[in-house]
Amino acid sequence: MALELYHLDHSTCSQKVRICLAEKGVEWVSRPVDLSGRENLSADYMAINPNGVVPAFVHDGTPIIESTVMCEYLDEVWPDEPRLSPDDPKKRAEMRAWLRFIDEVPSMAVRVPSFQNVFLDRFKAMSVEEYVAFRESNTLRRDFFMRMNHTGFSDDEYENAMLQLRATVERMEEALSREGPWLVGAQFTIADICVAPLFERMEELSLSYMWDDAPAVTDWFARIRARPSFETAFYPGARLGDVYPQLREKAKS
Ligand SMILES: N[C@@H](CCC(=O)N[C@@H](CS)C(=O)NCC(=O)O)C(=O)O
Repeated sequence: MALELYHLDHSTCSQKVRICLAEKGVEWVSRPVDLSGRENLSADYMAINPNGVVPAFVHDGTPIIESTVMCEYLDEVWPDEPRLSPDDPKKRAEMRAWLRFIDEVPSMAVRVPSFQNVFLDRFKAMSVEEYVAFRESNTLRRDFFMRMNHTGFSDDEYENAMLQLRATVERMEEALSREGPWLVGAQFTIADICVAPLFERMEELSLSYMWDDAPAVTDWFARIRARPSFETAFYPGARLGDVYPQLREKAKS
């Protein structure tokens, strides 16, 4: 049975797994999950991913969840070239430290401008009671939806997210200019894959000024975008601006 990928076109976590699938040349069957229809919280989907988030895949009957873990799984189960994890344990540890940082810091931070500037309208359209019911139905995301509230994040929350994104750019600039051309040196790894969709998202949110003064990051992003896997993962309809065209209008004005 082919690998079944449960995902959403424009979700950054889904994009990173699709880049990895394309790099490894793994065939997959698409199982779209409708977040606005709350399919991610359905009993059927929660049986696959009890966290109620995308992505997940089912391989030979076994669900594999957590986008970073999914990428590591792909590299282990399809060990042929390109190898996406270093063999040297020290370099592998360096890659894993990046993966932890990417999951904990910029992946969380980028949600704030994404929701504030794009997804919030969907929630503003709800009555207060509807919003509270929505928030309370999702224990694992309750805290996030409390902070966002019906009306958007506080200035402090927004600023904190911006500082974390900028700190990510700075940390990457330092690593890439010290060694490069990839985050852990000569080898292109899962760390590059996991952070790339966040840069695509930041650019769509008009935040690319954050790396105007970071030439190594600018070159890294151009290099990763030029890989065929990037285009495969970002098929037409897979960018935020494809789903929310008003974003592109706003960026132009
Ligand atoms: N740590 C998880 C995070 C996944 C995640 O947050 N996915 C988002 C889309 S990018 C989601 O499904 N959100 C559900 C919601 O907004 O209710 C992973 O890396 O797989």
